[in-house]
Amino acid sequence: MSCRRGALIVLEGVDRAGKTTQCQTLVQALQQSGRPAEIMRFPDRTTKIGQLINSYLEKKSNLEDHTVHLLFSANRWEMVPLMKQKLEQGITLVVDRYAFSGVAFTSAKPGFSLEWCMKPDVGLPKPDLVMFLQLNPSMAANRGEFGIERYETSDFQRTVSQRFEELMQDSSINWKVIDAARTIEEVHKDIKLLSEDILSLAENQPVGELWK
Ligand code: Z5A
Repeated sequence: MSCRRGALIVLEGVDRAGKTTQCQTLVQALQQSGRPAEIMRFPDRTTKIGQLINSYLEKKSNLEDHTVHLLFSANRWEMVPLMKQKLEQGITLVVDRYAFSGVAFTSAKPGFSLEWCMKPDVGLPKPDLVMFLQLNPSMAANRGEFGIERYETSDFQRTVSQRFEELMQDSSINWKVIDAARTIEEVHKDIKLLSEDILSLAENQPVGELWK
């Protein structure tokens, strides 16, 4: 590799855990310390596939459950060439939700196994670090009522949390659990430290393949 690659850092977590807030704060902090970094989020609602997903999430259209799962995965795959290009250019990508959300949300629906849900995302760029922002449901409720989008109900979110717990048993992924019940600044401090450590580890290694 001619130049040192950027790191692929993912933030996952329950609803309203602060993923978007922390992704933005981390990217700013990295940039301020002279490290090229950009944010990415999934679903990326700007593409044609993303628009189908957006309409589904906003309950403006219905899609069959397998179909929407595959669309979420396709929405990641369509970004892979760009992700690889940026990583190779030395840009660190801070990603707001990734394949783990894909698996946790679909497998929370009746009749879906973790194994089936993982399959379409096998081989995606493997994150160097996945930080799971943990927040209990009552703390999450204090951050505002559920919105009107699909999946925003307490029962469903509880099942999603259990699925995330199962995914975190996988030692092939570099999971770190972050207590997201603290202030934005306290949470950021932990996230920044873990990210800085991974930046230097990742730069000399090729990007891995997820779940392979
Ligand atoms: N989904 C799926 O089914 N399959 C997939 O493959 C993928 C996703 C990728 C849309 O996701 C839905 O798509 C999502 C999963 C599903 N469904 N649900 N539910 P999204 O990422 O577009 O949107 P979101 O998941 O609804 O965002 P979020 O989880 O609600 O929010 P967040 O990013 O974790 O939190 P935030 O926006 O940074 O903060 C929320 C509020 O809390 C805000 O007012 C902040 O100012 C406040 N906040 C943040 N941190 C703190 C702290 N530390 N203290 C106090 N207040 C705080």
